[in-house]
Amino acid sequence: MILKSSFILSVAAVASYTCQAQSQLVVPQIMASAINMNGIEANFVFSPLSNNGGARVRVEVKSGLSKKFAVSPTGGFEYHIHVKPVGPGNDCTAAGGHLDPTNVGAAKCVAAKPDRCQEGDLSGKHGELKATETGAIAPISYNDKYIHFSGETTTIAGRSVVIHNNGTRVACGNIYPFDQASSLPSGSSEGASKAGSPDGDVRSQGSGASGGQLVATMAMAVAGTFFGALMAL
Ligand SMILES: *[C@@H]1O[C@H](CO)[C@@H](O)[C@H](O)[C@H]1NC(C)=O
Ligand SMILES: [Cu+2]
Repeated sequence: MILKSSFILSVAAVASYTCQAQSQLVVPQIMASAINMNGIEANFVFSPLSNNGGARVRVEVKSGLSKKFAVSPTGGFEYHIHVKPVGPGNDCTAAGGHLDPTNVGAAKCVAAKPDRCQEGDLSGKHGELKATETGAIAPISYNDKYIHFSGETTTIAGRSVVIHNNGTRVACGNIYPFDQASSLPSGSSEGASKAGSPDGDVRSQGSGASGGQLVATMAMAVAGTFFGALMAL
């Protein structure tokens, strides 16, 4: 009897050791979000920084954020990580609020004091996406030490990126591990009418029935640019 119980004990000890070893081996993955709706094509890539957490963030806007479209007094577009994924038919309202695990709220965020910002308030910490004549924006990269790749309440995985025009949600896309990004469901014309409320400025982007075929073509272009984006990181 004594022999048997000590055998069981040692098995249990091995099992718990293995478990710990596995959890220490988790390597944060690069995360990415592709947005392709309402004429807005944008890629966001979040790469873990080597020390002390945080992320290198790369933002590439290929089209859609034009000066003609921008209605905010700042001439820019806000963008954030929102807590939930995008809803069926690219429903950006389903994304919920900003990722804010420490409940700081939106009001206090200024770029000079990023520690007072919501984790997900990327434009608050790093500046809005500045509208251009063509709607394309040269790729920008920055470090954000507040972004997490783990933790149930803190991780950016499984959430979404939402782009706003003067507050209105105009485009959104889910955040996936980068190696799954080539199978990202790209935006569709269905999402156009659900992008936000009010959606008047969405319509002015030429969405609707005629946009359907165009979007299908762009979906392939988005998959291609992801791999280009990784190499340029
Ligand atoms: C921009 O947002 C502000 C604040 O909600 C609002 O008062 C203003 O009318 C908006 N501007 C346009 C052009 O929609
Ligand atoms: Cu937002």
